[in-house]
Amino acid sequence: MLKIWGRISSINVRKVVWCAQELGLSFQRTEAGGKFGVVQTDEYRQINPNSLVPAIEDGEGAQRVELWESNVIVRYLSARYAPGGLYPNELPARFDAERWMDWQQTTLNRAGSPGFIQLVRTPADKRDAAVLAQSIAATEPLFALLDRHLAKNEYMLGDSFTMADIPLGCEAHRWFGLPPTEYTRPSWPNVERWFGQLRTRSGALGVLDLTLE
Ligand SMILES: N[C@@H](CCC(=O)N[C@@H](CS)C(=O)NCC(=O)O)C(=O)O
Repeated sequence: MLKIWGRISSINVRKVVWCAQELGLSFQRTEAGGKFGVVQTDEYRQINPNSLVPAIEDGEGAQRVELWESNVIVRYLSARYAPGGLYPNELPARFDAERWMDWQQTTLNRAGSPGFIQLVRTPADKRDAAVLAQSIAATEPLFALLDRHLAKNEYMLGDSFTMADIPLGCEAHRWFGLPPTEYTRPSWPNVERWFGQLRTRSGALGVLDLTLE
């Protein structure tokens, strides 16, 4: 059975859990990271030498994998369990998905993480207003870009839900979950429509409905 390591309060773990649920896989999730520790143990470092979550163990014998890096895990699960579905078979579609996934990891996440940490994980009296302002200034144009893309596409790749929607949906969940008393989000109607659709998927239950912590 698929084994997922990581606390659900991590955006990167949420991607993997959502993907596994989307694929209808049975899995066992073990709490690790943050207050749960575990990641510094020798056993865990054998699986992920970075001492970060998520990580997975899957398959048997020659097909067994131990993987880390959330987007790689989403790609792997999609390729293994839904080729031609979540994982597009045709190269143009596949690499369209790949580039949006890389954009999430290298651009959108990098821009938004400091703002999330300030508003959700930092007590009000310890916040750095400049860090927050910089994160908001970097993130809002990226969501505006996403909004223009989703004006022409129902999902990230057009008509159908694919692996690319998972990391980006998790990123939208995190930004949309910022406390409205602290941050007024601009209106991005196409992102909101897409995110609303993602939230109705049974695979996203327990992921896109979570309160941030
Ligand atoms: N690029 C990695 C980043 C992994 C990462 O930074 N994970 C964070 C949680 S989101 C972590 O493990 N933090 C330490 C901890 O939870 O103990 C991925 O996408 O999997």
